Amino acid sequence: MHTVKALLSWGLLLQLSTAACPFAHPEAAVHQRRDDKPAPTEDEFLKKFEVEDGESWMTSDVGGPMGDQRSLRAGQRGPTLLEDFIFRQKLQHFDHERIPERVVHARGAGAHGTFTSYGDFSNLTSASFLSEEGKKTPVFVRFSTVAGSRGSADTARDVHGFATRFYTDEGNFDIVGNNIPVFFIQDAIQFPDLVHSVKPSPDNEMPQAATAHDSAWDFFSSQPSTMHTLFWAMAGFGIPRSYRHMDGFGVHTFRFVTDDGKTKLIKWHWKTLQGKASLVWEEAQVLGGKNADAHRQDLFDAIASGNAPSWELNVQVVDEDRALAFGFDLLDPTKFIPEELAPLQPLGKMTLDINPTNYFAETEQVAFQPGHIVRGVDFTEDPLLQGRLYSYLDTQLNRHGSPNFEQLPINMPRVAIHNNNRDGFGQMFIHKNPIHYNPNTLNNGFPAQANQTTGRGFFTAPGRKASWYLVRELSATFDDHWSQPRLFFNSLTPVEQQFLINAIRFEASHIKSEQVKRNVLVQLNRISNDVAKRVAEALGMEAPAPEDTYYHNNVTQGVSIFNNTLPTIAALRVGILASVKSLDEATSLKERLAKEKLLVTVVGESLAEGVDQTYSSADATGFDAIIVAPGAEELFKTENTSPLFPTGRPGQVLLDGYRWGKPVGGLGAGSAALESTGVPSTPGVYTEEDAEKLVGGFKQGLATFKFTDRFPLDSDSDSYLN
Ligand code: HDD
Repeated sequence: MHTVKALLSWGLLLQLSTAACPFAHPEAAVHQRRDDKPAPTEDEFLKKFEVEDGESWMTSDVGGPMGDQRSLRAGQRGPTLLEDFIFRQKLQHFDHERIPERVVHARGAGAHGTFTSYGDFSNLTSASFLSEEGKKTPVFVRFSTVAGSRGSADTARDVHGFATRFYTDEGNFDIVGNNIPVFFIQDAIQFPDLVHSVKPSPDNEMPQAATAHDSAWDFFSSQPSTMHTLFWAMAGFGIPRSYRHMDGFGVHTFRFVTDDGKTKLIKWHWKTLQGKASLVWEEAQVLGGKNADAHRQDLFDAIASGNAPSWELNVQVVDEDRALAFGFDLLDPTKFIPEELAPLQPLGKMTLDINPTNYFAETEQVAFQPGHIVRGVDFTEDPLLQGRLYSYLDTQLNRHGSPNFEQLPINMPRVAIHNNNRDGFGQMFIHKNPIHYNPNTLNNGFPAQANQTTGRGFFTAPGRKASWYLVRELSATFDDHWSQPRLFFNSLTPVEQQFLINAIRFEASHIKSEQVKRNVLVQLNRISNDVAKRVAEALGMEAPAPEDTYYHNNVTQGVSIFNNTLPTIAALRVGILASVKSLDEATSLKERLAKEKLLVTVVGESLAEGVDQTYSSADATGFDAIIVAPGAEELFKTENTSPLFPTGRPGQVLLDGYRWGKPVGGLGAGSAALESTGVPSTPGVYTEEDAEKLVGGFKQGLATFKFTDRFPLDSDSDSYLN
């Protein structure tokens, strides 16, 4: 009571002299916030929440030591008693272990790391994490596929999520992006329709994590805004080699805002410093069955082996008045800005070097939102982005049951939180301030209001305005759905174009409805008559006549995957096919390759010393390159069967590796295996007597990654069906 009285009198005093009193000045609040302990590093921060079980007694949830392996019963053969709180607590906790999986992007993997700014970018943005050279900000990234459920295979053909949380010293900032710079639809109100069409059918829950079914292609072909993203997904972008080998994009146009309120339009682009690389479709399908965890394993192993992957953060910057200058609308998320029109400007580098400690606590509970922005970044009127700003908050409430999900360790900002949001399920904070409203005088106006000029407040770009008639319409500047997929297709190498066409052939061949197949051809034909014809022929259908409204021969840079050499081969996987009868050369080859930071597996008939994997489980999907060691050649002869592995397995590993475009080869006598298996001597096939020379060849081969001349093209014959 006394306290309240005291506060009241303070309040009265303050009311009388607010303007003059320095104590009531909002700067004081800022000062107070700045005085809070400096943000600890990510590692230290989460450590406070870690639980070690070493040298401890088991306890109940409320701390009493106990044992939990026998329920309390009325006699050894009697019923279990309700009074057994240990039993009830354990079972109840188990029954509630699951939270709803993400309605999209359910399957994913995450990692912690650090973002380092290349410089002071205050001329572009007041975002504090970009305010000085060398400034470090902890990050957490979650990569994902979109359509599959939590247990689906990593290698399903899909758009891939690339969501980054920056724990900045001015609050959390999320870029919730994908590995493809465009999206299927233009208005968020259609998102449930898109997702319903792509997800398994509601009657039989099939197919899992796949778009090769009628409803998906019915939607795609009825909603032509999907065509552009579809083309990217059908190309190598849908089946990346790993999360490490893909770029990330913010997709929408956002705004940068400077301290004095000046704005620019921007697009975010993470460029992988491992280089872009993709699987081929058959390989991805087999890998999905052999190792559903391939991508999360790759990320985890790369970090655990000291080969932390990195990405460079770039922006494309465009003046506000040029939103329509490129022949499309920058508010339309189905369009990307070709790099020739707005070059990439590098801002900093992110390295992911810490694996999560607990998948559920970190990767599953992380709650990204495009609405998590910081001072210096603002939204645009992109109607897809506008809808996302609602959906992510809503979905987190569904998943976590309370708005206090922001207080979970993985979601907690690394700065102190001061506001009047209170209570709710699972409240973690003990708020000491009883004056939980604003304006107030009883707490001297604290927490005080920050704004653009005072307290480095979060602010909306001052130049933004909105006022027009209410409509349920999109601008006519969103109407062209076909020119950019054509630009994308034109810019791919012939073999990538072939892969894209083969992917559509595969998917469309699963469509049962003739009408849907015809609709697909109509849309493809608006992009390219060549594409429509090649798909139609494989479907045994007639292609529509050319419809050249959107046809053009423009190309752009930077969209090809296979036209690049990888800048690093670190943490790529090499399989040495060996025999337990002579492991010496395989062992020394492994040591030599490991010096190149490669992850090397020696395969043998049994797990003898020096063998990492047996032929019974090995297959080409596990390796980026395959070498036959001397002594193993005998295993490749067809007459040599063994009960230790399926007949022909060694040859199959080698041949599949060759067929899927990987570098393959033999050392010394091992080279004979290539001949007996029928691997021809073409680029990317290395046979050497000398291990050093062989390693040199393989290093180049791995950087090339896929030898694409091994894949037949339609253009190789007049009609590929002959
Ligand atoms: Fe979304 C998750 C990316 C459009 C609604 N989205 C989610 C994740 C990523 C994206 C990477 C997973 C985040 C994580 O790892 O936890 N989404 C995108 C991109 C889009 C996009 C790049 C287009 C530019 N999304 C989009 C729309 C809506 C949603 C239009 C709804 C109107 N997305 C969601 C969601 C999810 C989600 C339902 C599911 C789980 C979650 O949010 O946290 O709210």
